Amino acid sequence: MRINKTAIDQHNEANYQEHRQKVDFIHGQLNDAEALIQKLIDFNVAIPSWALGTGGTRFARFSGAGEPATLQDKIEDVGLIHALNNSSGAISLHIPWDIPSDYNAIKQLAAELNLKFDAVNSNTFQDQKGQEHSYKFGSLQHTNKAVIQQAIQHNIEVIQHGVALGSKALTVWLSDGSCFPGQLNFRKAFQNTLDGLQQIYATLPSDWKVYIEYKAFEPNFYSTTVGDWGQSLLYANKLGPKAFTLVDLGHHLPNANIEQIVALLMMEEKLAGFHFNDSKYGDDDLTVGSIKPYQLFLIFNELVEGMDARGMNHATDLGWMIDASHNVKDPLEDLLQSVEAIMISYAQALLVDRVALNEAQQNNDVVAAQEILQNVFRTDVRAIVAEARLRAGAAINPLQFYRTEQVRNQLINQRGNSIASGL
Ligand SMILES: [Mn+2]
Repeated sequence: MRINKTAIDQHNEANYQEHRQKVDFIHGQLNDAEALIQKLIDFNVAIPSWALGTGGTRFARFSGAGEPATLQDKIEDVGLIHALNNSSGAISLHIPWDIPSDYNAIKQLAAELNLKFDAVNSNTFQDQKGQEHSYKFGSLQHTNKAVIQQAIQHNIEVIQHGVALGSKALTVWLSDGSCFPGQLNFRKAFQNTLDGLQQIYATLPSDWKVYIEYKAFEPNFYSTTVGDWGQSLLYANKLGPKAFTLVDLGHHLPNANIEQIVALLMMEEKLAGFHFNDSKYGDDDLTVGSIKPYQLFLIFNELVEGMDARGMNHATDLGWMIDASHNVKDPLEDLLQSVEAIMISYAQALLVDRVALNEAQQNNDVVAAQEILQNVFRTDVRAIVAEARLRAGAAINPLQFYRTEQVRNQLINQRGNSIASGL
């Protein structure tokens, strides 16, 4: 379904008075509110195709209804989110779950909804129907060359699908690793993986990048062959200038200082971008900002500082994406919440007084430095984020619109009890 522009206008009219009061209040406190609003209008976070259906656990999946069953449906769902928030103008596809049957029709649909194709994702963590060799004991790390070759070939095919759609990056997340001590020769596993990545890298078009995503554990519980940012950076450095390290917020061991990792990767010009999510214990499946919003702000604080230090374009020079999929919410409501949390943290990071912070750091004024960051974090910028949406023709309050218009019910009427394809 498509969101009716008149309905958004009516929603905005109904909410305008209250919004105006809030925005005037915060606008008056800011130095350059107009520049801030423009940056928020320009900023976009890609939506992964697999986040549009209700996720599951290894115990059960309680599917919702009206979920997207086809690639067309998935693109329409992202278009719907983007129409409401103007901040979700890209979709990230997963191969083989999202192989287009007609590239031109898919590209045309995306263009109608103002969507771009973000990084394409390969899958060597599952066996697909009819697949010759199993990934039970890994893919690129495998002891059997035929398995490695199959995984390389798959990644090359993913790049080809991406090229046909206009993507510019391949994200490689490998579940390779081991579950028990002694199972794997770490050095050989690394070397096999590097050799495989080098062969994939060699086929990248000149204007493409490859993102090497790391994860501490799961599905392997003893070692992971791309287990942390150090390992990912080793691969990225050995591969060459088109290879970068991708940070997924949920893929660290507990209490890792992610903002420091981000700062150093940017310093080395090796930060690919992000998979946003949040977590309490060990997985990556909770709504962005739902558990550790201060951490999210501190990460954006480093991102803005680092991007500005290098003269980077905030909106386009790094890959921004959500990667979450969970069990108890309407996925579209969840994604609206996640994007909102990202926009709030980004807006706050833009408000940090860099000159004052630098001075406090130079003078070892620890208290002043902490105050500068916390004052910003405690500033309510939601009205400014809403103002950016309003000016871009999106909804002042996307979630309220979604509920009042009963969008999910409309989708159920249209699609029935459809369950999303994918995981
Ligand atoms: Mn991820």
